[in-house]
Amino acid sequence: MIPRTSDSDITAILNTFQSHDTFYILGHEEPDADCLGSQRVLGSWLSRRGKKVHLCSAGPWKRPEIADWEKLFCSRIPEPEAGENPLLVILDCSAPDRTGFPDSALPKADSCVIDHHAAGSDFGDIRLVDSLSPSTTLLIQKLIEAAGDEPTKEEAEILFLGFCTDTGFFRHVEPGRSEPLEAVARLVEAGASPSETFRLLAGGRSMGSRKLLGRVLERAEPYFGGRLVLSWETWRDWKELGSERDSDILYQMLLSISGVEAAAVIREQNDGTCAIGLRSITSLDVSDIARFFGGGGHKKAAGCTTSGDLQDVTEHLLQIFADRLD
Ligand SMILES: [Mn+2]
Repeated sequence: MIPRTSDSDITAILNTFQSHDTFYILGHEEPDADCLGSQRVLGSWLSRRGKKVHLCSAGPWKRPEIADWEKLFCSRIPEPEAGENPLLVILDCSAPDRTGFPDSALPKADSCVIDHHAAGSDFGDIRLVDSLSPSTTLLIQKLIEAAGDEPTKEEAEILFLGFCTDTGFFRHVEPGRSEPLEAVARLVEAGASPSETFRLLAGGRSMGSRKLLGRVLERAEPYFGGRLVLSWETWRDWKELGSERDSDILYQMLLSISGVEAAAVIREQNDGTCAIGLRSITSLDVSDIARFFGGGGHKKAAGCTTSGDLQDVTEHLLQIFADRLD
């Protein structure tokens, strides 16, 4: 069954928020603007309602568009004080270990999960999970609006940035439902700027990151009659170019090759593991492939980490793709 939110889920969450006074708001490790933006806006709105809020992120902080936000987050979860009635809120995470914090670091408290991933485990005492929501920020906006409030200008800007991050600036918005677009129109009305948000998401890159993109594109090879394109990078590339590459533009270029249905990029790391990034532009479900390696994600964008060197992992991945594309 596809997890969808209902009005009763939203009411249940708002009631839960009302009955707590202190909020520990967590997102996923290697955070993006959807996760952090959801944390920030939920925190800001709860503070406006007189609640005490701790924003926590395990990092690492890799993306330039959110680099300025690190100072707003604790890298360790503070201990709840005596007499507090805390609620642990986990945003944009499909499984509890995605927070990047060990179980022992989490406060002993009721937990609330708000997420939009299709796959994942059924954790948390109370859940608001909608796999048809293009972003978690949209679910936060829904909560604020359902409570009869409106996002401030700053909250609207952040919510809009989160939506644009997870939709690749509207490129992944599915047909048939105008509700998400109506919701983001209200954010623009409240002061969010599409042109500034695009500049923030597309800019701020280093020369090394562009060279790394060139290197990965150069290594790309077609498989299964060109239906899959696969490339790779190593930690030595990263060391040499001193740079993070942004995934979005890389996958955009790989998937724009005529006849390509899916793209895979394997990153060999310096600890005997490889990280695999997967994207699809057809009905091929790459989250299903990521799950073979213990990962997850969305149907069209998924990832995982697995042990083995570049060659072993490539062979294993191609075998799994062969069942679907051969
Ligand atoms: Mn998200």
